[in-house]
Amino acid sequence: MRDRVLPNIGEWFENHTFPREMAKELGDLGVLGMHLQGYGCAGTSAVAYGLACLELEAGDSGFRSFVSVQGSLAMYALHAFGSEEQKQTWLPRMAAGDAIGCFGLTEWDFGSDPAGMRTNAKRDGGDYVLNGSKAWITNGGIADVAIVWARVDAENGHRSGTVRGFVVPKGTKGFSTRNIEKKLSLRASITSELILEDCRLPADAMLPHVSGLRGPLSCLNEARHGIVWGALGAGRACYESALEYAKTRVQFGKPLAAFQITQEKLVNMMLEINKGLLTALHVGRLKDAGNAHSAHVSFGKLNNVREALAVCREARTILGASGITLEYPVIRHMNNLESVLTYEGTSEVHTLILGQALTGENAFA
Ligand code: TGC
Ligand code: FAD
Repeated sequence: MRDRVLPNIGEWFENHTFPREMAKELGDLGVLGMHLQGYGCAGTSAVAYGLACLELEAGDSGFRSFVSVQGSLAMYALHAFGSEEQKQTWLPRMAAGDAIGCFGLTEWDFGSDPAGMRTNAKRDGGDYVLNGSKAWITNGGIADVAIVWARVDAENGHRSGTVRGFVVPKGTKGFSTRNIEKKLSLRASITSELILEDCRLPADAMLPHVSGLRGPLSCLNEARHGIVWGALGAGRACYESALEYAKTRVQFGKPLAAFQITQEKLVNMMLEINKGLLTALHVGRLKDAGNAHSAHVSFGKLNNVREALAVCREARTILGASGITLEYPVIRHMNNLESVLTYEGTSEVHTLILGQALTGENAFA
């Protein structure tokens, strides 16, 4: 990240672009599908994967996002629920960074409540015909393959039909994408709409080994775990930038670092980053031991993203006016974390997941 990303990230962010050629470099590093076994994947522990997410996001959330979506969403879905043929076709190329994946769950009208999705797949002889659209899809416009979640056998009624996953290769007739422009957050990441118009797929394009919302939600557990670590990378980068700035910027005849209020800000930032790291390490170890419940992951996602964002905002104040430019990493990370707070379950959704775990009461609907 230090050698290949930090020198260019300001420009990529400003130009609203993700450098596609970096996919291959990330593949060579071994971070794509890093915690998966076989099929060219590195097969590391969850903790090692988390540490990689931390360093990726210390560069930019766009890079951690790319790796999350590739490895924890698209590749994980294929790995956990795909046929042997689907795995052989896609996983080695995706691990190498030769093929890019995306994961389409959210729709314009169904974000926090994916169970309402309207995208549907109708059986027609030996095929399925997909209609609908997916919104806010990371990597959508640059993906070689999309994992699309759709309702099968849907009657006319709202929320009828079982949710199934489909493997949709780029170039399939009836499948197109449209990038979402003018984002002020995660600008070094492609976010797109996926459009399915009478998109005909052979029956073996369906992921055979899962049905129901449990499929996509299991993938989210993996990606959310990466975010538990990753967000702290963004926070750490802002803390380091603020510490360095405070030591050199002089006002009233002494460095900002010599004022008690600045020291309190820096100490509180350091405390939250380290408390968050201990949480991440604990959740990662639970995962490696096979004992992580999805509520543990929600605990980490809610706390660590919220606190990392607070650290970035505090760092921004220490940099004064300099804090609002791309000359320093702070406002870029701060703006990125606004997306991270929302995607993979908003802070409100994770609050309600934990509220339900504590009280036994479902307060979603
Ligand atoms: P509910 O009735 O509770 O459950 C339906 C079925 O799913 C199972 N389940 C889970 N399985 C695995 N992991 C989890 N975390 C699970 N949560 C629930 C559940 O057991 C049940 O299974 P079954 O077999 O009994 O049917 O579902 P609900 O409709 O009430 O929804 C629950 C809720 C609100 C928590 C869920 O919908 C949710 O998490 N909503 C947030 C949506 C979200 O996070 N979307 C993210 C989209 S992907 C993305 O943002 C990528 S950004 C990536 C990047 O760029 O880094
Ligand atoms: P809504 O669900 O409309 O929520 C709006 C507000 O209402 C939020 O504050 C929410 O917490 C609150 N709210 C909703 N329901 C309740 C409730 N019951 N109680 C209290 N408050 C509630 N999705 C994918 O499928 N794949 C991707 O790759 C992907 N990448 C993304 C990349 C970016 C940059 C962004 C911004 C989003 C991405 N998403 C992706 C979509 C993301 O998962 C959704 O934005 C997220 O799930 C929230 O949905 P929404 O934006 O529709 O907000």
